[in-house]
Amino acid sequence: MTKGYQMPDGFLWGGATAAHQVEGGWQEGGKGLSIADVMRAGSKDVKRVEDPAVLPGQVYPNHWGVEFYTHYKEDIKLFAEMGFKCFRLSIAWTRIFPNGDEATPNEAGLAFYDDVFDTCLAYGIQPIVTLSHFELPLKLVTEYGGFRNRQVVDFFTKFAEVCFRRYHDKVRYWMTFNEINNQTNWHDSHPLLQNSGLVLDDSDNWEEAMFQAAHLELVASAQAVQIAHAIDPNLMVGDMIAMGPIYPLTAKPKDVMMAERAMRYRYYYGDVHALGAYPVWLERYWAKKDIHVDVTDADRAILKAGAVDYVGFSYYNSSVVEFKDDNPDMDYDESVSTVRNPYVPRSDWGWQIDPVGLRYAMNWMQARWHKPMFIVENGFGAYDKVEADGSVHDDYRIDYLSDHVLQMEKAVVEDGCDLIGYTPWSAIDIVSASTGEMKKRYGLIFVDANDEGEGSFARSRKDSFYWYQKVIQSNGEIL
Ligand code: P53
Repeated sequence: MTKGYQMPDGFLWGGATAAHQVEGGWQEGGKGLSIADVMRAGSKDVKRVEDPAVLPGQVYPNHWGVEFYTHYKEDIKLFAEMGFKCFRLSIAWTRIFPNGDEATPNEAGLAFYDDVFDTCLAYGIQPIVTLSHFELPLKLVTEYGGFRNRQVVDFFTKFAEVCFRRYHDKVRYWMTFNEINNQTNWHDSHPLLQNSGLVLDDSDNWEEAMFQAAHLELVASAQAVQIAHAIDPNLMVGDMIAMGPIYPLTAKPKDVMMAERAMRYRYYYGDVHALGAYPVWLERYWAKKDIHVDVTDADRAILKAGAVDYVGFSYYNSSVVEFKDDNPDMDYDESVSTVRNPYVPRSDWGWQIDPVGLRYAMNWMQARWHKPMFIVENGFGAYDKVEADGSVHDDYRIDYLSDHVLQMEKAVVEDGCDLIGYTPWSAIDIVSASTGEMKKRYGLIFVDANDEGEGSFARSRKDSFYWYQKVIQSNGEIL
């Protein structure tokens, strides 16, 4: 048992999920197809394939998730048993606007989330809602080209407005785009599709396409912030950044400068979200690389007036860069600039484990963005083994979470970082976003289902469930 620190009163302990990874019910209640519904299962070594439509004979694990759609009452009861003060989930856009471009929302979808939120509130659990978590309506991809198209901005802000109006009495904390910066540096289309609905071909300049789509998302997000405040000034709308500090491999000044440039390239989204304007270096970088992003004066005014209320972020790992002679301009390219950190261990999926990096990152963000923060994801994907008596002894997950929570507490109590809450990933087992696997488990609650969707879908408490219950009971003191 580790001794932690008591967190401030009202600190929001909870857990997180996303609609496409837990709900299932992919055709229930009038739901339309999202990009997650056409993503096949992959693995650590096999990339997920995105189909243009649901094809016969293929396996699409997001079609069932962990059947939260039919189990949510039981699941929220278990969250309450752990002592959750809040529960982060996303609204599946395709339950509200099945194709994304309808004139009016789908009442059955709206009613579903009313009931989910009411169930939470009856236990004193605040819902924390992400609007877009890798689940764009498929039609906005196939017929509109995703976030390269300004019409998609209008579809998003309409969706956001419908949600704010309907749920503002039930939901105070919102986030616009999950891990908006996860598409930063990927040459393959997968994260670009997941985040922005982009399907690229060889004629596209992927970097220009990424910056353009991200720009329109930043504009859409800033508009959503303004819409929310006009509906209810009490609403808090945050961004959601995938945060992992990027360290220099050595103290060589060029390695240090390389790391600084990598950080600014990967986190400029946070600058725009929090500070309401593009950093100067980025517009110079675009000019140098002949990248053309359509940024209008009207867009700039929207960005300025729509700064986020808080910074939501995920934290899983850190990374390391090294200066290389063949890159004298020190441009950051994740696939070639990053090297392995010799000082930290890695998970079975190769993710570097670095709890101190969480404290470092929180201090970095606080000094740069001057906003309250919310850790909305942090967790450990691992193989779990169910014992004969049904228990799951996931001490590796407890170790990971306990080490990270301790660093989080130091950042708050010793360093003075302003933190609203902590929702580990994940409240319950989910279908992994990058691999589509069930066996890469994150949950505090076990779900009896395998990668093929076979199993009873029965829920059971892992050891980490009981561990987290004590953490919450002691307000962070017992880790
Ligand atoms: P999975 C990549 C890198 C870091 C976080 O990830 C990521 C991703 C995208 O897969 O995603 C977030 O399931 C995301 C969750 C996701 C979780 O991290 O790939 O917001 O939806 O499940 C863990 O192992």
